[in-house]
Amino acid sequence: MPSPVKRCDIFCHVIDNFGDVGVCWRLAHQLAREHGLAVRLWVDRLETLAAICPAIDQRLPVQETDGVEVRHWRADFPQLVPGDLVIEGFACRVPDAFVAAMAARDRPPVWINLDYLSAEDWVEDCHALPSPHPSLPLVKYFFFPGFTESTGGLLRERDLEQRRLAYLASHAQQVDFWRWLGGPPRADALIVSLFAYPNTALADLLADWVRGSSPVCCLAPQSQTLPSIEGFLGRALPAGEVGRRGQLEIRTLPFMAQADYDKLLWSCDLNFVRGEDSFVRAQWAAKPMVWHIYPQDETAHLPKLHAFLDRYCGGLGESLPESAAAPLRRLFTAWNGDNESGKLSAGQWAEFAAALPELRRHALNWQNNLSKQQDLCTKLVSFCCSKL
Ligand code: TRH
Repeated sequence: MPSPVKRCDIFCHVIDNFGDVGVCWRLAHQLAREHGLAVRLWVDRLETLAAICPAIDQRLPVQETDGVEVRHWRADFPQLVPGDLVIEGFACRVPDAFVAAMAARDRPPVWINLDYLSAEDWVEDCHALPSPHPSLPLVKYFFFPGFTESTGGLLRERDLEQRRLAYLASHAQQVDFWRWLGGPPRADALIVSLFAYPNTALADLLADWVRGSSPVCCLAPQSQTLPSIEGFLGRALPAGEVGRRGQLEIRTLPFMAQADYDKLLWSCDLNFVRGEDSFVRAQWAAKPMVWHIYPQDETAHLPKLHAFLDRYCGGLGESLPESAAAPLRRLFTAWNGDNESGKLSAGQWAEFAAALPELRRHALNWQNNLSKQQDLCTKLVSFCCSKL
């Protein structure tokens, strides 16, 4: 039977950084490419989308990129017929006139609020709950991404694993990418990518790497950590330059396209990631990671951090041995400032580094177990079909 879901509108209000648009863009082109939907993506800050997708021309109010119609979402919203599926990213407010047009359709669209990712237990109870509109014949559903079958799942393209394995099997692709990264690292170096928010533990970590017993090559895409890196080195480090101290070589990279960022994650032994989307990509990369969670007022983010640690160490059936789980928990906790000093304590990096072989095995098991679940887009489309 042909799917009743043909057209989709996605609304993205960029609050800060790249995660809101990163998730909405990924969702948009996956719905278009893998589910054949005609997708219109409304974004209020095109320059942020252009940073992760360089094909975007931020001057154009309407453009087609990667099979998605991208629209600049401005205050003067045009009158048009809404799609069969309307998604508001992270509770951004869909324009009133558009909501009225949704209610005016013979068969109102399925209206989804795509929420933030959390590993907390309550997500299973709230996923897919309806919220009827107070005055119009419309129902909005809360769609929660998550790590279990009873949630909305995680974004994962159908060919992602195939692309990752092809990259890892291709010497030519890797040489090309490393050329772009400024040349291959030392063969004996631990290769680390670093994407984080401003972080009081960063200087300690860099100092540990400088003094360590083996070399570290740190690749840092442009982010708010740059001032701390430059402060540590005592000099400016523009994108493309290399800083060296002791055992540490640190390279700052220009902010790269989303697809290239995946290659960076695949190329490293350890990835420091943050927020939501890079955090999920690091899990699909099947490499050890350290997560800097998006900090919220009154430390509301900390229960989310620990809920994830519990789930990750539990491993969806294949738990991480305590000898590696304990250093992982300690490093995540310190990296997120959930300790009194807000710093790394002596020996913390060394104990984490010693657990890396075990963490590597676990990252692969975790990715493998997680990929057995249906991806978010597929779940979203089935949910939508069931409501039309
Ligand atoms: O940028 P983030 O911190 O995004 C956010 C926002 O703060 C948002 O408000 C909050 O709600 C959300 O986190 C939880 O981190 P995130 O989610 O990892 O998004 C980064 C995106 O940028 C992701 O799609 C990967 C992409 N990226 C690139 O395309 N190129 C790069 O060089 C890098 C480092 C990242």
